[in-house]
Amino acid sequence: MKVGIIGAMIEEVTPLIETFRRLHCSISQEQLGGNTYYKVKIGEKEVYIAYSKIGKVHAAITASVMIAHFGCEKILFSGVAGGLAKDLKVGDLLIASKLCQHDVDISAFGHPLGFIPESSTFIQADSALNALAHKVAKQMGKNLKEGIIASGDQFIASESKKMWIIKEFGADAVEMEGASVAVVCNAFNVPFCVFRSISDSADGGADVSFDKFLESAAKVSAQFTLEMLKALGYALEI
Ligand code: 3QA
Repeated sequence: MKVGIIGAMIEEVTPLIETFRRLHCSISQEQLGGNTYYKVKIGEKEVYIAYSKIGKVHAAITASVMIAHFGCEKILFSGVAGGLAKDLKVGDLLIASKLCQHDVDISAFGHPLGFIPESSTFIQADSALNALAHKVAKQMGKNLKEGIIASGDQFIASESKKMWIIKEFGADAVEMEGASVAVVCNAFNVPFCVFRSISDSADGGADVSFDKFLESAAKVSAQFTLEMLKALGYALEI
């Protein structure tokens, strides 16, 4: 089995690669389309890891390459997000039930916000992977929330924009890549799951909070991703 793990920023994948190095897994690298793909051998299985760079287009490139070039059969996204729901605090972990693009707007033609013809406003994450994530969280004694993730090519750092995204999409968290990975995986019929740990609250203090908590929140998500790999049958002794 080949699983692909995508982060947007280097901070989101470094804890994973460091863990695999520490476990003396065999790691090789390949450059393609402006990204470095780390191929990690774990027993008989392989994982591909890459950070895409920030934003929906970059994440779509990485997801496409992982699937169409490297043959990944499942995709996990690991990273941080801005919390929109009141009960989401810094360090909390969330998986996406479904994802949308909050910056898609062809409403001039009467279409709902976020909607693209022949596509849909929301794309559901894989229910089997999400169920597995809940099982893993329970085993870890970790609180795992599930909610709607809105993605767009904007770092949300204002109360008014935050409230607008909640109102229009009912979103619980905001980030800049998940929905594009969802579109790619959906197009190729590849199951995917998006994990995000909260780094900020997408409000006026988001920039300061993000800088302060990026690394620690990214580690929370990466740690959970490793446990997911174990649950997917990877022989990891962590
Ligand atoms: C932010 C990262 C991008 O990949 C999306 C973090 C956390 N809080 C968010 C928020 N709004 C939108 N997205 C997020 N990720 C990139 S901008 C900072 C770049 O600094 C999720 C996310 N409130 C680079 C150093 O200059």
